[in-house]
Amino acid sequence: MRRRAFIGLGSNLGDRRAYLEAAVSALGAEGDAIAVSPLYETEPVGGPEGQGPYLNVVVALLTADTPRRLLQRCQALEAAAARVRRERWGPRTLDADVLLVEGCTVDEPDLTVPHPRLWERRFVLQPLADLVPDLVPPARLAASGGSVRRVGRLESTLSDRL
Ligand code: A4P
Ligand code: MG
Repeated sequence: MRRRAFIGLGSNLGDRRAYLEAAVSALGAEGDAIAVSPLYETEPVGGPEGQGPYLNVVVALLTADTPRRLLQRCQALEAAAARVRRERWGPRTLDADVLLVEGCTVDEPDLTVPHPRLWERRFVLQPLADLVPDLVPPARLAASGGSVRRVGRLESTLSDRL
């Protein structure tokens, strides 16, 4: 059975747009990615002072993959971006998170779905709301934190409709 699933991608080191485009294209290569949100430049949430702004997008999939398989795909994307992990919430070339898998919840030590900080973060909720407005009530979007600014779109062949 295929379900809608949403992956959040963020980058605030190096050629941020190129890291996001590579990740979207790798997701697209598996045939189950159906849409990519507009691109946002976003204020860093958490982590050390002085880190640069992020670029963030959300990718929608229609997929038969389990949440755990989606986590593995996220980890492969991060590895491909040669992510250097220094500190929690610190700067990174690519952070890839499993945000939501419709009809699924997971609560395990290394995997929580929906993502536990989803509803606090405008850098995730705004692009998610652009893709699927009915998943994000306006009051929850308004209550979320961190400034976001739409800066166009990635180069991608994915359609922007679900
Ligand atoms: N993990 C558990 N659930 C999930 C899930 N649903 N998706 C585990 C992905 N990973 C999940 O993550 C630590 C562990 O979380 C993983 O090993 C996985 O098993 P990590 O990526 O190694 O470490 P991290 O990302 O530094 O920490 P954390 O707590 O995952 O941070 P977040 O929540 O991913 O936030 N500000 C802006 N503006 N834009 C951003 O994109 N991103 C972060 C990272 C912080 N601030 C940001 C942004
Ligand atoms: Mg993460």
